[in-house]
Amino acid sequence: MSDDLKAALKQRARDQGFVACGVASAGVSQSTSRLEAWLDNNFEAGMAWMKRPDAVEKRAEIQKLFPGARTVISLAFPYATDAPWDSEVMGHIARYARGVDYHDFLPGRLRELLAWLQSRVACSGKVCVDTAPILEREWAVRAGVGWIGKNTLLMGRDFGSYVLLGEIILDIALEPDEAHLESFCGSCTRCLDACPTNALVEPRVLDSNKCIAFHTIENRTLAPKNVREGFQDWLFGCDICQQVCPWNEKAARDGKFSTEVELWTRPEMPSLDEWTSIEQSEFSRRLKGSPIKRAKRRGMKRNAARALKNRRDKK
Ligand code: B12
Ligand code: SF4
Ligand code: SF4
Repeated sequence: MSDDLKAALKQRARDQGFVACGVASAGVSQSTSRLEAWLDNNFEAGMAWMKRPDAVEKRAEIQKLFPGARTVISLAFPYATDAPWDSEVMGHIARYARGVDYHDFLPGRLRELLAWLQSRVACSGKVCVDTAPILEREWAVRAGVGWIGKNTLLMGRDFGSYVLLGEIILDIALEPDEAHLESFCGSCTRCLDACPTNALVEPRVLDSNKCIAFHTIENRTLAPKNVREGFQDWLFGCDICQQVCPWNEKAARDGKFSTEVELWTRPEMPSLDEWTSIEQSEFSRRLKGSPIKRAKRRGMKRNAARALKNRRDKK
């Protein structure tokens, strides 16, 4: 691919709302030992799909996911907006989950980009967003999109960490960008200090057993008592280790948040009190197309009861 076409691809990605786009050569994972150690420690907290041997193999070797893979294009899509959020009334809901489910629209944007590329150069490709067995953050680092912060999130100096990642895997070789091996966390430890459940057991290592995001989204059972007492009033997901990050403060100051407010807000979002008694039909109607449906009505009622209890205990 010529430099001109690569520049045009990056411009096209920007036009589609992506804040970063980088290219890496496909190859074996450079952090398999980190992944293995993480799984050996059971930091996946019983998310069985993370431990499936075929999925581990595919994470370690991208050619097992997409035979013939030669290039990985990594893209970052912003989701934080300036839209007001009254946490007193609403409780806390992770910013990515306040509007539509990104799994429903982001793959489409990547497919458009792939089709655009295929109209210029003969190639086959595969689009991934979140659910494929691929180490999205490693690929983002290797493609020069950003670095992995101490909160484990991929971030950039221009856009912070409130971005979602997606990849286009190609069977043709493109000139790779330089990997982003430098970290700009410096001596900062704000995220480690702020995590109320000490889920960040060391810089860049998260124990899902202690993470509010895991328990309020994925866990169908009850979190251990000492962990759930730290949930504050988080109803779905958790952004604390991002809220405190100076790079997100900078991105907000510089006006780098998403302007697609309609994607990331939902006028009919129930309030904290409403969650406790919401009927199934109303849940389905008001949460249509929302990632919150993953927790199901039962999970959200449980989360709301816990959030209200934590509020009462704090008084
Ligand atoms: C499982 C999962 C979770 C789990 C575990 C999180 C975790 N930290 O692993 C839980 C349910 C807790 C979770 C929570 C959230 N998640 Co999540 N999650 C995933 C998922 C599906 C897999 C992550 C994974 O493989 N974890 C295993 C660990 C070991 O892998 P890892 O953290 O990526 O680390 C590897 C590399 O980073 C590498 N590495 C570390 N340092 C370095 C340095 C260099 C130089 C290199 C090359 C590599 C390297 O080593 C590790 C092992 O290989 C990814 C999507 C995907 N397919 O990647 C989304 C993903 C990570 N989640 C995402 C989001 C948005 C969230 C939440 C913010 C949602 C919320 N607000 O509640 C929280 C954030 C919590 C946090 N601080 O991480 C985004 C993150 C975007 C970003 N900017 O980083 C992703 C990428 C989904 C997406 N497509 O956008 N998530
Ligand atoms: S998402 Fe919340 S609970 Fe999980 S590591 Fe970050 S601050 Fe801690
Ligand atoms: S809060 Fe500080 S240490 Fe944590 S990710 Fe942001 S810059 Fe890095």
